[in-house]
Amino acid sequence: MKRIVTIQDISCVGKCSLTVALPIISAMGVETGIIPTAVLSTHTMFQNFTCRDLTEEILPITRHWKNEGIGFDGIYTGYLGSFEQIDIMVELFKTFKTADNVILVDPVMADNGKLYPAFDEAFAKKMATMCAHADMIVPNITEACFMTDTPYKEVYDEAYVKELLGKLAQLGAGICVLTGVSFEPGKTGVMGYEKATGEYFYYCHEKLSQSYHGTGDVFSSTCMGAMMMGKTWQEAVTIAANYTMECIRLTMEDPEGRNYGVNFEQAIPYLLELMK
Ligand code: PXL
Repeated sequence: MKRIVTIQDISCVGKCSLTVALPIISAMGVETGIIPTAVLSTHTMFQNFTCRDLTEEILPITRHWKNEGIGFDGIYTGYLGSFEQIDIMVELFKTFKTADNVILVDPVMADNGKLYPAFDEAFAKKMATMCAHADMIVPNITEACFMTDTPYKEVYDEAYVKELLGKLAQLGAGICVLTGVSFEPGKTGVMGYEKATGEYFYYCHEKLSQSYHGTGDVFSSTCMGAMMMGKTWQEAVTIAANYTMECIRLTMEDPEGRNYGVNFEQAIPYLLELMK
């Protein structure tokens, strides 16, 4: 069985980061090691959340693993809480990178043109330097703009998206995938670029009328699981986009608030169908 490690926070309520990555990747048949970077009562879109930083635990955990000869077929990072954690991730990548494994970075920090409450532009620039060490990155358009100093646009054309992908590729990762790419009303999707082949890949589907917290984490977790199970990156992002859409569709049938994340649990049988 393939084994990955995913490094991000535990938001105890709100279905994002580790509470999404661990069940989804495990359900796909991939052993999922974790490093929790912080424990929060909820994600940061709730008011008055508590947060215990776990930065000091990260390197001791990795040293123990190194001493035990533990390695990973994939390394996947999501929401990180500080500059220091970014430096530690770069160390961790250098320690655990092999010729065959895959480093996936989801530079979680912003959406809809705005940074999340905990971050500023300097953090985005620092995250851009971490992307240099990744094999694949999966920012949304907002995150890509902050990392590449590109003005954010609500309405754009293919040339704008390709230019953004080009700038992302210059950061260093071999495969850059932008999420939330929409060229026509009622549709949304993903557009990726692979530096080695010069290939662009676009996949779009119906855009559902609601958006929810945690969908980026569902998407990137599914990409990681799918690639570990032998799918190409193009297949993986297509499966991840379809699964994320199904999670949103199921959630829209449920009147719970949008801060509580999506119903990824009851869409797992559908995900496993997509993986066949
Ligand atoms: O879904 C991304 C995410 C993960 N973890 C925490 C967050 C967010 C987004 O706001 O606040 C703590």
